[in-house]
Amino acid sequence: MRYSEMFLPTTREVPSDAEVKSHQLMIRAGLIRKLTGGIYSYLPLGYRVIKKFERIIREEMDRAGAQEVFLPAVQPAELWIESGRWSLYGKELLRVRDRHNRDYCIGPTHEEVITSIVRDEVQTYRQLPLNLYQIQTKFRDEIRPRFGVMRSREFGMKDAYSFDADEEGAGKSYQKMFDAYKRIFARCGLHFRAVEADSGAIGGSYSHEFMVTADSGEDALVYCPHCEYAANLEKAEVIKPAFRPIDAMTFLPLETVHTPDARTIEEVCSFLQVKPQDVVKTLVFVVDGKPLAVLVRGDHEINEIKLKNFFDADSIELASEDIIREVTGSPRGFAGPAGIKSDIIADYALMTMTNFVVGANRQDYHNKNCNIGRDFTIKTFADLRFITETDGCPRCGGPVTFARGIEVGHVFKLGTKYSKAMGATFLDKDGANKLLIMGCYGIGIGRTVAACVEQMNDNDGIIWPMPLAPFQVVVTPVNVSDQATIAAAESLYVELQKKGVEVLLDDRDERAGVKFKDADLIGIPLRVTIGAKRLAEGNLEVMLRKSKKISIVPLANVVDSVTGMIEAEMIDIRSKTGGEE
Ligand code: 9G3
Repeated sequence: MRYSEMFLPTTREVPSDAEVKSHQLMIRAGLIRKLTGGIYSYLPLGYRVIKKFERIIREEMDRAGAQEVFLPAVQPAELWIESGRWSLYGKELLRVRDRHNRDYCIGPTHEEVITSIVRDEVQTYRQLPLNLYQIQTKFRDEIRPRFGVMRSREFGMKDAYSFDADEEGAGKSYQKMFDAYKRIFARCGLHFRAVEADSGAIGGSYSHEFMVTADSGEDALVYCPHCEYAANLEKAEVIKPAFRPIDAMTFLPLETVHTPDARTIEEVCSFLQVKPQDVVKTLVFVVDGKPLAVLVRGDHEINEIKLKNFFDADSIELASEDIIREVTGSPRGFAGPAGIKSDIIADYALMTMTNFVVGANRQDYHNKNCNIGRDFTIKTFADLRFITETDGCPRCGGPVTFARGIEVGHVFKLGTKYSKAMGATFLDKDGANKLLIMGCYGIGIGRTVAACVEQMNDNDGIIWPMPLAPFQVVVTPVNVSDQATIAAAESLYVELQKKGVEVLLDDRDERAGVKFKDADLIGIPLRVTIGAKRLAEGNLEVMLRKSKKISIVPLANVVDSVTGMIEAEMIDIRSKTGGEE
């Protein structure tokens, strides 16, 4: 492609609402333009990246045995009424009416549509397993779309749906998609982790999120560099400490001390000159309407998702001041476990604690040398806190790493949630009518491209990994009025294309500095610079964008050198099988 003919409006201007690097760079490099809030257009350079990513997705989905379909974006309300979701979703579901005043939604996802097709067309187990996928526009009317195409209202998604006769089959389908996702993101050259996710409201007992690691990521994740363990921070397990029988002989006498106005851990620690790990916090919650005292060590944070999951509760909230008074007899900040009117549950860390500080259930008083067994009893210990840097990996015990991540994919086991609601059944081997077991699998197309920019950029612009780069090489003749330069540039342009290389020839009559800045900004992995002086010596400069390393290459070798560097990049990326760091 000739730069002078390309619709490629690079700009220095950064929109004020572009809060993250990828949003700024995708606008500045002329990849996208905003149509209105949360709705973006892909310009030619951006769409070349999208198409390359979609190609990788299709290759891996087809390899996994999935079959591509293309479903309508406009969905009749009846299907969503059947599934019970028409009334479940609020303003996020964009609803429209047609000329006959019938209700529709612009599809935010396609469980209902795909299930309605399969229930009509699949009758027996012989037609299973089945995995259908599409790459389709979705619409979710986010209240606050942000970060450009990373969180837009209209967006492209690859969504796949699997149908199986039994749990075992569903597990195989899930694993096939899980492995396909690892290959897809690895082939893009992305650093990512598959994390166990809290499958949240959509039901289904099991899910993993694929996270591209980036400091600006919205999600907090924990992973172990030594084994495959990774999880959302809310979900990351904490190792249960080895049980050490507590020797009551080590108990010191309980001591009630006056601690005026010392409510927080910091205040209590500085007043009593103790460390947070020697203090126990008594937090009163209301779990499904019942008060509950939860004990955690002073330097740990309670994880309410773990608490909620432990009780499989519908509702959980911190108790109000008056409930705290009612349960503990004292105001917030002086609550303790001894003699209170509620059940007590403690985080695992308390299993090995003795002689600790707690609230005395009396305003402005704390107790020192409190001990479990003597001063109060605990019947339940559980994993109730957030993992910390000093905790070991729950799988292999090694040190864990904290990172921020951008969710680019999500795989779910759905079970019979939709097949039951919509009567999607099949006849099994024994002729019995069974519900189909489903799974669903999504990848955000634009979001992954944005996450790639978020992960790979520097002060000069985007650094595309070779597999997603809109062009592999940009040929930059420095002085377009120098005949020898132009002749060399034109012939290199032709020669490289003959070898199947995707080349952008910057034939503009622009100063060299402008050309170099644009080449760095749009992030083409390789740049061949043709300067008159070097050319006179029979050489060209080849620069690798990601390392900025420049090599001087004789004109005669430059085609082989460039194709060799492209191949080397692709091999390097392919060598990272799991793609996980
Ligand atoms: C809605 C709206 C927003 C939604 C949903 C429905 C998220 C909804 C979850 C999923 C699950 C999987 C198939 C591909 C992978 C993800 N936001 N989800 O169901 F009506 Cl407005 O979409 N679907």
